[in-house]
Amino acid sequence: MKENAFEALTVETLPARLGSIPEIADRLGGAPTDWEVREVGDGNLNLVFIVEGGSETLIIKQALPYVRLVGDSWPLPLKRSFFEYHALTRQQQRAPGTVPAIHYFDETQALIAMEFLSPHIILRRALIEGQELPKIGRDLGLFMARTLFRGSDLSMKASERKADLALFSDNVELCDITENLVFSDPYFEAPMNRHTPGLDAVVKELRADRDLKVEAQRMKHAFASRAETMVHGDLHSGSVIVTPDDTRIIDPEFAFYGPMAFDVGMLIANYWMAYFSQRGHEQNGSRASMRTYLLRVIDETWNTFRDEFAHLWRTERGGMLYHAALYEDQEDGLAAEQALNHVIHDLWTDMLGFAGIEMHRRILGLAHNADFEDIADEDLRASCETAALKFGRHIVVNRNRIQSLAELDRLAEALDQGKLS
Ligand code: SR1
Ligand code: MG
Repeated sequence: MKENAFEALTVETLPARLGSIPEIADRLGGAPTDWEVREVGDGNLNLVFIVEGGSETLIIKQALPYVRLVGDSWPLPLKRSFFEYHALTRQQQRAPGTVPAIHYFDETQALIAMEFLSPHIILRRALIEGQELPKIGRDLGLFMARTLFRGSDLSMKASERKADLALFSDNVELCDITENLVFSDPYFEAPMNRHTPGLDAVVKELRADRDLKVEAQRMKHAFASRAETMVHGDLHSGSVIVTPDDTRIIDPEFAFYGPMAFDVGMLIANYWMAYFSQRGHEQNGSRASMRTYLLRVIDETWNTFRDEFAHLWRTERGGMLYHAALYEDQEDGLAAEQALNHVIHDLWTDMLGFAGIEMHRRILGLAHNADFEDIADEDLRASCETAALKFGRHIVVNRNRIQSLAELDRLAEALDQGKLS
């Protein structure tokens, strides 16, 4: 299969085509004709198959040469699979046990065979259902601190980091999606945008908001120019699979060298959107406890990220930045702590900026969230989305003045209860 030109798999062709690859066939076991194959991909870009063999079950993920959500009118290079594979291997090294095991990669076929994790479900789906998962705050806080710290000049040898920076710099088209869909399209009438009809007035207000448009472009400037570390690049609640005991991160095809707080902001934005969507999911009972839970998860995620980052700063800061020769080696540990405070402060403000923009694009742009989309009553959906849009605007524009998550909890509650216009 390796020598052949790319060909998209189907449920029908998969057994014959993958049956001759020992890394896959031996693991699955049994005769390929007996394998059970299901296509389960519901993301915006790729094919995903679950293949059940005689001894094991595997996930086969294959990129398509176009954006699945839109169709072949929007071509997208297959090389994103190469970046996904390399990002997964680095995430596994930097934060062991946080991603599925990778068993096989075929660059020409843009295909990755990986461990099938069961009974894991997509985190976004769990939050919509009202599941209060106990470990996600800590697990994802640790994942982000470890991958973001260890992929940066705080930790890596400069030559290795520069080689990685060069490798990921070719992920141009996926960065281009984020640059346009996330940072620009929500703020003008871009052709692929859509929004719930009841939002017309607030959308008009946001698109005329000079401060917001300036701050959004400042965040885009940071995204495009600050190659600080290898980021996952699309760390929303659809890129995480969970059980109550286990959390795994998937789908890092948007990986590139970008600002350290990008993943943190995107993930926390998705928790805030889950929070603002809860009013739309109360058909079978109150979601008051779920709302409290989500605010606690945000707190745990940020605090775990910050504390683990600080721990790594104190114990693994072997890269070329903030060299110990200037600080600890001269008995001036306080200087290292002072520098750390500055770095964490910048991560906090960047996190807020990226989070607010992610909230806007999921309501105003092309790619929406099931959290809101699953709310059938359009007026109720518009009301939930309005609260989220206003919250997003606040955290983007005021990010340098916001002191704590407690302050944002109060704002979120007031907006959700319609106490602020
Ligand atoms: C055209 S791709 C739209 C979105 O789907 C992906 O998951 C990313 O979030 C991207 O922005
Ligand atoms: Mg994805």
